[in-house]
Amino acid sequence: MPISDKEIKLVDKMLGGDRLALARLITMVESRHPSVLEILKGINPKTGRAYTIGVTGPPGAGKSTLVNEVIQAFRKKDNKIGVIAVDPSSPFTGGAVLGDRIRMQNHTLDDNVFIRSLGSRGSHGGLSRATKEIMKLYDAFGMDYIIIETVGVGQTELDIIDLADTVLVVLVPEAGDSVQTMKAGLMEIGDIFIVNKADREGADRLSKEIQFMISLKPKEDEWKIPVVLTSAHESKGIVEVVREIERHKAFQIDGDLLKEKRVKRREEEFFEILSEIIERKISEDLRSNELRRILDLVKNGELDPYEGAELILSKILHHRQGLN
Ligand SMILES: Nc1nc2c(ncn2[C@@H]2O[C@H](COP(=O)(O)OP(=O)(O)OP(=O)(O)O)[C@@H](O)[C@H]2O)c(=O)[nH]1
Ligand SMILES: [Mg+2]
Repeated sequence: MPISDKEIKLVDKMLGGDRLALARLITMVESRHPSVLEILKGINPKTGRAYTIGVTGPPGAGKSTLVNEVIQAFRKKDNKIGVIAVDPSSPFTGGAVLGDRIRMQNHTLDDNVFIRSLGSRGSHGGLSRATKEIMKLYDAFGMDYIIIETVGVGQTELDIIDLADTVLVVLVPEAGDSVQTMKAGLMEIGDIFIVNKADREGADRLSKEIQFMISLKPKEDEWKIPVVLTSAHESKGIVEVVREIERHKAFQIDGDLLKEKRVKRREEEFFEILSEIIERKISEDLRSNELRRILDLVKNGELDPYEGAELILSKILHHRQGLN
């Protein structure tokens, strides 16, 4: 669908720093407005600058509290920050889920911090796609850092490792089998480990345990995975966390690792866009009479779905060739 004048104006406003325009574009992305692809195409030249940090860990580990502190530390360095709090279990979407709203409220009056929550029911077309697209909007808006907070409970719809340049895994000194299994999965993906609630008993033990698990990992590169102790609700250890994030960023830039990640992401993005365009083209053409006829034959069982699909594809390709 071609982009309307109203939408072009909205994009221009967003690129000019208008927060309300940004909020409205995010809502359009979440609800899969028909012009989403065109909007994203329009902002694409302005993207590619932002650095993405994923924050994951068990429920209640203190991720939001920590993110709140990290935002403050980045703000002191005059960075612009966008946050996406992804909660697959929450039906809510929009401004912020209640808990996060309370914990991150110090920033709501700050023009250089933008926080958005994403629940699964609010995001048409999947959490992963919505997150990626909101990241694009943040990037074009001029965010220096994008922080994605998500609960790490095994396999989720959203693979933080595919989206983030640096993954922070937040753990807490608590026993329990479920935490043990969760830890195993989380061990794979962390670039930096945080032992939060270090004010509690068992933090040193957990830290040693993580160090040991790290030492068992096959080394993929020269990055030495750090373990940082924090007490987020008392702002302790935050300086160290930020230092490690910056160190990991510099490490990846120096070794061209960041460039490699971006190449891979651009490839994935390209195929996603390609299939979306093809899907859209087919559903548009299915509204036309000729293709509807094939669909009806399939529906009535007169044509098998495999042949029907091939026929439709060949007709679309044929039609395309005829145009050139
Ligand atoms: N004792 C202690 N409590 C903390 C610390 N950091 C956070 N908390 C508390 O832990 C609770 C959960 O914190 P959140 O920041 O909401 O945790 P979360 O990981 O974002 O939680 P979900 O998003 O619901 O998974 C809150 O009551 C915090 O005040 C800490 O360092 N020490
Ligand atoms: Mg949270």
